[in-house]
Amino acid sequence: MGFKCGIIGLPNVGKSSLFNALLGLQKASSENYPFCTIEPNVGRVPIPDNRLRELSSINKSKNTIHGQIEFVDIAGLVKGASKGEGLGNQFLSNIREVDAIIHVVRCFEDKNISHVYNRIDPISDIEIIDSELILSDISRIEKMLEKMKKSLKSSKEEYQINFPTLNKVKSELEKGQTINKDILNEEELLVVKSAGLLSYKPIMYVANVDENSIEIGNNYSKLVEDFAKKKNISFVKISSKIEEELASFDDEKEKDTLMESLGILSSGIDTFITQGFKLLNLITFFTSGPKESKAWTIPSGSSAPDAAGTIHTDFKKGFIAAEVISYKDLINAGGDVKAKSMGMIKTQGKEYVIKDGDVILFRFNV
Ligand SMILES: Nc1nc2c(ncn2[C@@H]2O[C@H](COP(=O)(O)OP(=O)(O)OP(=O)(O)O)[C@@H](O)[C@H]2O)c(=O)[nH]1
Ligand SMILES: [Mg+2]
Repeated sequence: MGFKCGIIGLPNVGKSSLFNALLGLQKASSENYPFCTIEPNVGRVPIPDNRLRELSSINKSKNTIHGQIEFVDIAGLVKGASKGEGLGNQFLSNIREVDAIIHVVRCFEDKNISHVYNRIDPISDIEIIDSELILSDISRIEKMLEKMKKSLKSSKEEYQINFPTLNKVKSELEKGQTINKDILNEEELLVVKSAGLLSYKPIMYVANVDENSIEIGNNYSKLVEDFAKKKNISFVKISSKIEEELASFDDEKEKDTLMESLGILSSGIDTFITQGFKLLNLITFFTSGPKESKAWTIPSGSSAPDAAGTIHTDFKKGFIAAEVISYKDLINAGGDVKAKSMGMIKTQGKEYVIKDGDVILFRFNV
C-alpha cells in the first residue's frame, strides 16, 4: 500500500530542496528560478523505526524491511492557479492524487533568492495557496452539482444525499474556510471523501527556515506556528537547504562537521517523516521471523483481515486467525520462541482491531 504526500507551496520556496533532502539524493533539480519543477517527482522514503531494528536483531532476521511513505514534489502554485494561471490546473490535479499535503512556506530571508511576490510574508503566502485550493474545490463541486441536477429529477437515491451534502460543503468553502469535519455525519463524510476535494486532505505546514534558525525558529516561523495552532493544523520547521546538503554527503564526518558548525545535534529529516506519519493517522504492525522482519503501514482502526490483506489479498480472503503479541512483550520475553512457550502470544479473530506495534503471524486458508 503506498501512502502519498504531496509537497506544495508557492514557487521557489524550497519544495524541491525538501524533496531532495527526503530522498537523500539530488533527484529533482533545485535551482534559483521559479517553476524549475514541471513534472512531479516521486520518491519513496523509508520510515525510521527503532522497534523494527530491535525485532530484527532479537529474531535474528536475515532481512529488515522498513515501511515507506511516497513523496511527490509538485510544481509551485501561484495566485489564479485554480483558473489555470501558471499551469495551475495541471498542478492542482497532481495534488488531487495525494493522500496528504505538505505545504512548504518560505521563512528565510535571502536577497539572492527571488520571491514571486517580492516580499517575505508567510501568512499571506499560506492564504494564497489555501484560497486556490478552496476555489478549485468550489468549482469542482459546482460542476458536480450541475451534473447531479439532471439525475436528481430521476430521483436516484444516492443523489438525495450527495446533493445536499455538497451544497453544505460548498457554502462552508465559500466563507473561505477549509472543510470542518465536525459538521458532517458519517454518511456525509463518505460523500466528501469520494469527491476528491483538496481542502479535505490532511495538511501539515512546513516553515522553511534559514540555517541559523533550525533550533529555535525565527519570527516568520513563529507566525506560521501560531497560525497553524489556531487552525489546528500540524506544524514543523526545517531548513530545506541544510537538510539537502546534509543528505548529499556520503561521508559521515563531513555531515558531522557541518552539523557542528551549525550547532545542531541531528538532522531534522527523521522527525519530519515521523510527523508526516502521524499526520496521516497511520500505524505500524510487524511481521518477524528468521527470514525477515518487516514493518507494514496501515490506517489506524484497521481490522485483522484488513491488515492481512496488505500482505496479500489471499491472506484476507482465507483469513482464519491472527497470532498477536505486542512489540514490547516480545522484546521483554526475549524473542518469538520464548514468548510462545510463556503463552504470551494471543490468538485473535476477525473482529480484532490492530494496535500500533503489534507483531503478527496470520493463519489463513487458500
Ligand atoms: N538561503 C536559503 N535558500 C534556500 C532555502 N531553501 C531553499 N533555498 C534556495 O531557494 C532556491 C529554490 O529552491 P527549490 O527547492 O528549487 O524551490 P521550489 O519550491 O522547488 O521551486 P519551484 O519548483 O520553482 O516552485 C534554491 O536556490 C534553493 O537553494 C533556505 O532555507 N535558505
Ligand atoms: Mg521545485
